[in-house]
Amino acid sequence: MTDQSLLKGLKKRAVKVLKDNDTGNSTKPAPLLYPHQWMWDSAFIAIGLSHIDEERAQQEILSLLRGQWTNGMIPHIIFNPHYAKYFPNPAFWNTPACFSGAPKTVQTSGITQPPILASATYAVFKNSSNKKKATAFLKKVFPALKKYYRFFLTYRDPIEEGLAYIIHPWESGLDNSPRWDEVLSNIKMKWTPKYERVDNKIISPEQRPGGQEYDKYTYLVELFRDVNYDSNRIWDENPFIVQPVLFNCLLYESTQSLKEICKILDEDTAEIEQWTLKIRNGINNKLWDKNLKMYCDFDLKNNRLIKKDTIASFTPLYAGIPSQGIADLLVNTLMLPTQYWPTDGYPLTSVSMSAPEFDPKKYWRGPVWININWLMINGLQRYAYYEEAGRLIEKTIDLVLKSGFYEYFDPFTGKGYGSDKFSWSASLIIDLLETYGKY
Ligand code: 2M8
Repeated sequence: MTDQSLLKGLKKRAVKVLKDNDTGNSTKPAPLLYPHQWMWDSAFIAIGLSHIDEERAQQEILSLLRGQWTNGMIPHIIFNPHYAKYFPNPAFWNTPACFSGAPKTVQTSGITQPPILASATYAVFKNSSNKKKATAFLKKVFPALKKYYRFFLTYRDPIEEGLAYIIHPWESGLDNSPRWDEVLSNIKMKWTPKYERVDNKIISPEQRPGGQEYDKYTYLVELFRDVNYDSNRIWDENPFIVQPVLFNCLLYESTQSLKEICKILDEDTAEIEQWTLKIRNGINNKLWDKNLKMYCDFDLKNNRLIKKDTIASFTPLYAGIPSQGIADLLVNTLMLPTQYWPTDGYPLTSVSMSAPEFDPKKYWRGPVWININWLMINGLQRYAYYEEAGRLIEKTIDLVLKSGFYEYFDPFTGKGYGSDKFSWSASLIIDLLETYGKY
C-alpha cells in the first residue's frame, strides 16, 4: 500500500492540473494540445471535480450543454474563442452556416463522442453533499440529456438494431485504434484535403496518428460539411459507418443512469427503459462473436464484424452487459501477461501486446490510458473481482506517482506520452483516491 502522504501530495497535484486547465466555465483537456472543451473529457472531468467543488462540477456539464444542436446532438468540441491553435478550427467545421440547428452563441464541431455524459451527471449528483442544489441541477439538465440520448436512437440507429453508429473515428474517442485501420484504408478519397496540422508540432509525431490517417479524418469532415451535416446523406455517402462496442456500452450504461435520474425527479421511465432493453439486446445479439468469444465492433458499410484485440472488447464489463460466465472469460484474458497486463510493467495496454498493431508509444495503439483503466476498475468491481480491481488501482496510482498526469503511458517503462498535465488523468485519479480511499 502506498504511503498516505504521497497520496495526499498526488491529490493536491491533480487538483492543480484541473485548476490550471480551467478556462472559466469549462476545463480544457490539456494546456496546449487541446485548448477547447471536449465532450467525453468534460464528463470525466466533472466526476473528479465533484469531489472537490460540487458547483464547478455541475458547471462543467452545463457548459457542455450550451453546444447542443436542435436534433439533440452534443458536439465533441465547443470552441473557446480565445484560443486559435487547433486543427480543425471552427471555420473548417463551418457548422452554423451548414446546419441551421447548430447553436448561434457558441462555435462547435459537427460530430459527437462516447456518450458517458448521463453517467457522469448521475455521479456528480451521488457525490454531492448538498442534495437540494444537486437535485435542482438534475432538473435543469434532464430535458437536454434525454434529448441527447433520444438523438442516438432516432438518428444513429435507422435500422433499429438498438446500436448507435458513429460516423468518424473521432467519435469513437479511440481515434487511432487499429479497429479503424481497414475501414479507413478502404476509403477511396474523391479529393485530397489541404490543411495544416498543429498536433504533431506540439507532440512528437511518433506518438500521434500518421499523415494518411489525418488525411482520412479531414476528408470525412469535408464530406460532412459538403452534405450540410445531413444525417440521411451521411448515412448514404459516408464510407465510415461503424457500431462500436465501447460507444454502445457507454450509451447503455448512461440510459441506466438516466433512469435513476428520472426516479429522483419523479419522471416517467418508460421510454428510457425501452432504450435500455434494446441496446442490451443489440450488443449481445450483434456484437458478441460466439466463436472468438469476444465483443467486436460492426462495420455497417462492409457488413462485417471488426475482430481486433483491443481493450474496447472488454468494456461490456463496465456496463454490466455479459453474464457472470462470460465476464469470467473476459477477465481471464484481460489479466494474461501476453495480452493486456504486462508482468513487470503497467496494465492495461489499450491494444493486446500479442496483436501485430501493438505499439507502446502511439496514441490509442498500445499505451495505457487512465480513463480506460478507470472504466475497467469499475467493470472488475461490478463482477466482484475486488482483488484484481485493487491491483489495477494500485498500479494506476503508481504510474502517475512515477510519471505525472500524462495523456498516455508506456506499459513497460511507465514513461508519459502525449500531453503532460492532462485533465482526465488528474480528474479520474482524484475519483480513485476518493472512492477507494484505503489505497
Ligand atoms: C483525442 O482526440 C482529438 C480529436 O477529438 C485529437 O486527437 O485532436 C482523443 O484522445 C479523444 O478521445 C479525446 O477526447 C481528445 C481530447 O482529449 O483527444
